[in-house]
Amino acid sequence: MSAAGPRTQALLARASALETALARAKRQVPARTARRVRAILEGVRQRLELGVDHTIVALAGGTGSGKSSVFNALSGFEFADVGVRRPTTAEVTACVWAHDADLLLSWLGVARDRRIERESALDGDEQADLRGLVLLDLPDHDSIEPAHRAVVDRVLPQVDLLVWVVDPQKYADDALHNRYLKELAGHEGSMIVLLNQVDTVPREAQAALLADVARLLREDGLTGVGVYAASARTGEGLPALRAALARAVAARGLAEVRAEAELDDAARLLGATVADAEPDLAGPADRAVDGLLAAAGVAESAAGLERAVRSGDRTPVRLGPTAPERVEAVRDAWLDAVAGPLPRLWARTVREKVADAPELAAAADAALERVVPPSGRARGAQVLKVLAALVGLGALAMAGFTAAALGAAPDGLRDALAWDAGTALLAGVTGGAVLLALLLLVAARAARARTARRRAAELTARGRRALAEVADQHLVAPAVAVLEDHRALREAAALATDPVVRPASRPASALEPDALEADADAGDAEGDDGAEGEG
Ligand SMILES: Nc1nc2c(ncn2[C@@H]2O[C@H](COP(=O)(O)OP(=O)(O)O)[C@@H](O)[C@H]2O)c(=O)[nH]1
Ligand SMILES: [Mg+2]
Repeated sequence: MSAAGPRTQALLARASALETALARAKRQVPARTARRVRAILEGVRQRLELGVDHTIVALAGGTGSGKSSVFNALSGFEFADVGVRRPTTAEVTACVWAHDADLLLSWLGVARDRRIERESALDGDEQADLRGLVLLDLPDHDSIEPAHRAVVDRVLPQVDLLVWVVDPQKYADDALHNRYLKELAGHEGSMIVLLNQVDTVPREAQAALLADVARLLREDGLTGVGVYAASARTGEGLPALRAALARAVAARGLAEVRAEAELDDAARLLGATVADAEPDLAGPADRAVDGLLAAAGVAESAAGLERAVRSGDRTPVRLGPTAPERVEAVRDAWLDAVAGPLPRLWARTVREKVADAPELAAAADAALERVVPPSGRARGAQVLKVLAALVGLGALAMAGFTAAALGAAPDGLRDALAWDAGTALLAGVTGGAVLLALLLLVAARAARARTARRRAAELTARGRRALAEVADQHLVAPAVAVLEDHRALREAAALATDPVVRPASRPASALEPDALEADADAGDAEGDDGAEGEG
């Protein structure tokens, strides 16, 4: 209901989380389990329809039957106006044994100044058995004012337990029976009839009176309605009425305990269909990329490029294609790592969703084909080589000059000591130039080797990037979608009902063994009240 209290909301939220997660994992949860879980959740929803936070009990009846008097007697306050006709107002008065019923009371249309809280610190545990109770004193159903009846009609469907208050004079009133009671066949478990003002009836006549009330109810088509006799004035019979209300409250507490237990069952069933955690994706993805690189022989291509750059061979390199059986092995290993740890149906979905081996190979080949290989030229080395050649040429020229200078000298080489200073300088510079040319050649070679290594590494990096994208698109991404569903279901199943919102002192007395039994006897029906009626 729309004014569900926090505990009801927490249970509903948990049911929704399980439902949503189950819907996402339709194909991964065995059909039998899914059916059982859905049935459980359906049951929980029905159980929670009335909410578990509050038990709404309404006192309804005709003018002067004693609704307000009973209300005051139960609450212990003189809050409801007794013996007062309120022809122009249609007020509902509420007494709540709770501190969090504001939302509910507003939703029920109870004005703020018509609300009172019963339980206080002074009560200790004396009122614990009614904790969560919302007791309503309704306008007279037989009021001449249509607005009063409208209020009654609006509130009645929201009530967990209806207490029809009748008096010895007017219990046979046609309007009560025709307009209300006959409509309630099938809802006997959530209503009781209170014959009030029994102090006005001689004790020996009371049994016959109650029997007559019971007869009228049977004629209305109502069987097994609890009939209580009481007097708001003397207080007789009120403890039994109060006990009936306590049982209704306990049934609500029981509904909560049961709803929670059922949610636990559903969560356990679903929890058994998932793994403890989602498998790691990063490690297997890295290994898959390594595998694809190997399958495409990217290392060999890179080595080829390195050789080509070293040798100055400019034939272009290409990456791929992959060896199909090696791609299949890569895919299998990846699936073993990612789908392997999952339960069978989850693993099957992962296997179905990711690309098959031929698709994967084709995607890898296409991606590798798009890779632009780095240039095979080694510009730095070339420059050094050209420099070496120029310096070499210079050295050669100078060697020529030196030779010519020596030839021109008197007695030529016969007397080397006769070299003049100029010739010696020339010879020295020539030697230096030859040395420089050789050094430049060595540097050019080293530079070419370095460039070759860099280009090879760059080619490998480009190939890796291309294949990483392929692995991501064709293996990882489809698996991620499945694993997210897996996570949603696992987390929903692991979710416990939030214990914070449960009151620390759910009354122990409300869950006494006999209360439990009473509820068990009544099946799922709330407010099993008739059994102990004084009739
Ligand atoms: N003798 C007797 N009078 C009662 C009893 N309960 C209520 N009354 C009187 O019946 C009249 C109507 O009571 P009230 O509580 O206002 O009835 P309501 O109209 O149903 O709310 C008042 O004068 C009460 O004092 C009862 O148990 N015994
Ligand atoms: Mg009244």
